[in-house]
This record gives sequence, structure tokens and C-alpha cells, in this order.
Amino acid sequence: MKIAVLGGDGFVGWPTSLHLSEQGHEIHILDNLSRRWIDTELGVQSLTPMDSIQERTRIWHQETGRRIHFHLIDLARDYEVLKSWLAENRPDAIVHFAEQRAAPYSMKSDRHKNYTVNNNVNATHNLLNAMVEIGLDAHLVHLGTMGVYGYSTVGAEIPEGYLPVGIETMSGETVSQEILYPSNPGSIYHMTKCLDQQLFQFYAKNDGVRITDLHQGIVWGTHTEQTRRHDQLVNRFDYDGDYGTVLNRFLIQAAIGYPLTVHGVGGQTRAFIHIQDSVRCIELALNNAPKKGDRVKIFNQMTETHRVRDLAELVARIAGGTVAYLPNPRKEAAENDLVVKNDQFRALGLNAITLEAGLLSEVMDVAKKYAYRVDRSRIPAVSAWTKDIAPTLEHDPEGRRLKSVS
Ligand code: USQ
Repeated sequence: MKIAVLGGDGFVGWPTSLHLSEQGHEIHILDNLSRRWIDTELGVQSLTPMDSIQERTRIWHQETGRRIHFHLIDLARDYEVLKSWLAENRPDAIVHFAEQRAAPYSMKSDRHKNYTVNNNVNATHNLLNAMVEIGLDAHLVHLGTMGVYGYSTVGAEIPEGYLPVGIETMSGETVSQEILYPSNPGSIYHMTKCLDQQLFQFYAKNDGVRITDLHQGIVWGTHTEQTRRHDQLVNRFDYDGDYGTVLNRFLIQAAIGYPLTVHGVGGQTRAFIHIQDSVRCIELALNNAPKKGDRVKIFNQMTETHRVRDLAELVARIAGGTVAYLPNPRKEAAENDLVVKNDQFRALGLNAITLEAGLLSEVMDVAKKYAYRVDRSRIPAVSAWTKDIAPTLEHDPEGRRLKSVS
């Protein structure tokens, strides 16, 4: 297949591009490199030394003889450029990662809220709009999030996208219907993914666009089979307070002897998936496209659930370290349970990497190897969900006063 990977320079986009290229697909990365600009804005860098996208694709060609093409396009702002590119290249499938993906960054200030909404919603809408306008019947696979469901404890499994409900009619009968699971976003970023869902429902119904939406949990790990092939193919690894996700943060904190930063009492339960399984799921989704006229296909892309404080204790046990219970910068439930259905990927043959099995090698191969590149001052999470939370975040876990919490 000819596959356009939108956002193919990012944390999941890059290993996905390599994986699909290795499978023999013709890969075109469309990216505006915004993630690299945000690193500059925040004064942080990937833990792993990351080359330019042009250099990465050159090394891939040198190692495998396969070409990955790169196109510098901003989906949210360059609608006409995107439309012309799609019209000229007519990909068979499009994988859409091209959104600002950090919840803390999206809550940092009013400017960051605007940026996240404008960027994410426009990117998705521009894409759908252009596909319909040029009559492109490509399968669109979108990276959504488990966060669209919220993490409230309801005492029932979270289904894959749709919830069967009984509705009492005016004549007193009960009719059953499947509705999109009620969305319950916990950040501006998560809210944009809820809005994406509505766009997908409309374009599938009105124009027959074939769409798969992957509700992914928190990705952990760094390497995939392909990124291991050469030092310069390495994936990015974020550990800072905005882009670092919880488990990867704990791994690097343990490696450098920094207290593990648990928010609140650490009672939040979240869904997780290893990066290798994430790219495999995208391949499975591409190979199982919906037919024209089908409703949006939704998969829960996660393999296990864990409570944050249990993860911290597990990492501290494996890699050593102490756990710090800190004021929570977020507005979220102190404790929640989470039970998630993921039958569809299991039925398609996903054989998951378990966290206990993979953690130690991650600490040794990545966290300890690159520990010398860590800037400890970038570890504290200082983006507050509301103004009244901000003053509680004045000290880092080592007791130092932070300069600014905005
Ligand atoms: N947390 C800590 N300590 C930390 C960092 C986070 O206790 O140092 C807690 C947070 O308060 C939260 C949980 O860990 O309760 C998860 O935080 P996270 O930063 O790992 O994940 P999140 O903000 O939810 O976002 C990440 C990705 C996002 C993706 C989402 C999937 O950045 O792109 O959509 O995971 S999910 O969480 O399932 O919605």
C-alpha cells in the first residue's frame, strides 16, 4: 500500500513509519516538525539523541534499501497544500498522528489551550474535508486516546467505542441502540480527541469515509525492532513535566536517583501499551479496514491497566529509588478503577509485551544509557489545571523552590 503517515516524525509516528516500511509499504511522512519546535519552546530535548527527519530517513535507506519520503506540510494551516498533495499522491491509507498530544502542555496557559484546539481540530477537519473534496477513498486510521472515555469508576467494562443503551419510547416500549460512549475529557488535549470523534461520525455517515479510531492508552518504552537497527534510528523519549508520560518518567527518575513523582496519592488507574505493540496494532488496523458505508470502527489500543502508585513501587523495586507523593497539578479523581475491553486486537492476534517483563531492559538500555543527558530542572510537572492549583506546585520533589509555575 501507499501510506501517508501524518505526524510521522513523532514518538509513535516514527516507529510506525519504520515498521510499515519494513512490511513493504510505500511510506510518505507528512509533518510540520512542530514537536521539535515545542522542545525548543520548552527548553527540553529528547533523552535519546535524535537526528533530523532527513537524516533518519537517509539512515533507514542505507540500512534497508527502503525509502521513506518526507514532506514538510502543516495540516492545520496549509489546507490547499495538503489537498494538492493528497490529490497528486492518492494514498491507499492514511495514518493520522498529527496532533499536539500532551495534556499538561494543553493546560499550560490560554495560549496553549488555543494552540491545541486550533491545531488538532483543524488538522483532523482539513484532512477529512480534503479527502471528500478530491474523492479519495483511503482508509483513515486515527490515533485517538483512552482519555475520551474519562476514567470514572462505573463498575462496568469500557466497551470499544459504542455503548448499548435501552431507550424508553413514548409508547412505553424499550428500544435498544448503540451510541458513542459518552465522552468525558480530563484536559483540553483530551477534549480535542472527543471533538475528533464527532467529526469522524459525521464524515463516515455523510460521505462514507472509511475510518478506524484507535483509543490508545499510555505508551511506554522506547525501542521497536526497527529503531534498534541503528543508533541514528532511535526513537524519541520524553521525560519532562509536560511531555514525559508517567511510566517513562518513573524509569528515568529511578535511573538518575530522583524521587519518583507520584501525583496526589497515586490512585489513578490508567491503561498502558508498549510502543512495539502500539505499532503492531496500527498494522493490524490497516489490514482490517472498514467497508464504505460502515460506521467508524473503534478499537481500544491498550494491553493492561495499572494504578500509578503501584507502578512507582514496581519501578522503585526493580531499579531502586524512593517515591515522592506530590501535590497533583491536575484536576482528576484521587482514585479510580478502570476495566477495559480490548477483544478486537486480541482476536486479530495481538500478543502483548507485559510490563513486568519489559521494564528492566528499558531501564538498562535507555534510562541508564542516556541518564547523562537529563536536565533535572525540567522534571517537575508545573502546568496546573486551574489557577488555584498553581500555588501548590512551588517546590520540586527535592525541596528546591521552582522559579515559575506558569
Ligand atoms: N502522573 C503522575 N506522575 C507523573 C506524571 C503523571 O502521577 O510524573 C499521573 C497523572 O496525574 C495521571 C497519570 O499519571 O493521573 C497519567 O499521566 P500521563 O502524563 O502519563 O498521561 P496523560 O496525560 O493521560 O497522556 C498520555 C499521552 C496522551 C495519551 C494518553 C492516553 O500524553 O497523548 O492520549 O496518555 S490516556 O491516559 O489513556 O488517556
